[in-house]
Amino acid sequence: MSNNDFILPKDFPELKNDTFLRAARGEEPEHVPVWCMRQAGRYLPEFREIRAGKDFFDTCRSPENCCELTLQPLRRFPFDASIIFSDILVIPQAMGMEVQMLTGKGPTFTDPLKEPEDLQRLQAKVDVNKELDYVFKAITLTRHKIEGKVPLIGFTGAPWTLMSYMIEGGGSNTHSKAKRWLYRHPDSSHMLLRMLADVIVEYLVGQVAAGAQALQVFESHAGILGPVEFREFSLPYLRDIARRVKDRLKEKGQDVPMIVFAKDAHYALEELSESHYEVVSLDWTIDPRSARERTGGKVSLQGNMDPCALYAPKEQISDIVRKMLEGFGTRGYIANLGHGLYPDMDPENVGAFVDAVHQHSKLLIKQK
Ligand code: 1CP
Repeated sequence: MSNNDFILPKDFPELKNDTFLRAARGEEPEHVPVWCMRQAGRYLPEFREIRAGKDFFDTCRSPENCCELTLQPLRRFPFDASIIFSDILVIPQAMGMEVQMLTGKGPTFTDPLKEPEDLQRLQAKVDVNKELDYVFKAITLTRHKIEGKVPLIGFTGAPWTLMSYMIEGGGSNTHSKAKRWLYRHPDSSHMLLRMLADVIVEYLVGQVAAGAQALQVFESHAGILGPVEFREFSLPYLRDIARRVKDRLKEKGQDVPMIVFAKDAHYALEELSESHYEVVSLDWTIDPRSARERTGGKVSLQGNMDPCALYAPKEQISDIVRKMLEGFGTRGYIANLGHGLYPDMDPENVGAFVDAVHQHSKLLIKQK
């Protein structure tokens, strides 16, 4: 495909496997749907081949590359959903910050935010259709090329997680620079979080217009906050994003399920289940049965096998999956890992995980 201008978000192929969408809406499909965070990633040799020698964000800006990387895991495994290949840091870039992906170091901001005055450097009113058009094109192209096999998930980073990268300038253990802002500059922190939330709403609505059939919001750095800070600096924005995106979609007669993944925010599970998201995605530190009890049937749940369990022998993976399914039950449940796949994971074990979810869940549903 040389010219994406001919690819329009219309006439998409009919969806053949809607198990993921039904489970997200609280139903019990014929098997429990399964996908993996970072299912497009370096654990696949074909992914490393496409990425070799190319700049990470150049790859993100190529709709053809994003499409190919999104489709790769579907050719190997019978996943029930796909997630568009992109990154959460395209938003800070759209707001005018320079970010590079350095080998062995991860994302690195050339000039991170240091003091509240630095907010003036940011583009407050981002024209997402111009700045993030490449993501929308990737979504439209991929939705066509998936040929209706499974739904395509769009995503974004949540405001606090993006704020922490913009201040830390990259990955961090303590996030102390970003947390310093929360304690020292709470008003400016809210100003930044609000700016981010405004861009995120436009970005998510644009992704659905381009063809995304579900949306996941990654609050990957929730766990670095305590319950009090989470309630002040994360939760209100997560709620606001879901409510505004849903209102905007409704005006256009659209409605897609939304998933919130607030990693390590087990203290906020009840609140997350009342935040206008259809699905709450869980990391592995939460017991499936207690997650069900604490969310009281208000939402579907997604997760939450420890990614490192994929280092276990296949029979053990199958046992762990069966126990996880028994804990969550087969209704309103989407199997996934508690976080993304790591580059050194064996693709065969990923396949064993997917097969175990399908096999055990079919049996459990039949035995009912
Ligand atoms: O060269 C490479 O390929 C680098 C590895 C990589 C990949 C595969 C990065 C760098 N980003 C991605 C793609 C990506 N990022 C996806 C694609 C779709 C899929 O899941 O298959 C998604 C959903 C993300 C989202 C993302 N990026 C998150 C949220 C999810 C999470 O992991 O918590 C975060 C925190 C990022 C930042 C990021 N991008 C890349 C890295 C190594 C990191 C983490 C850096 C750090 O904080 O240490």
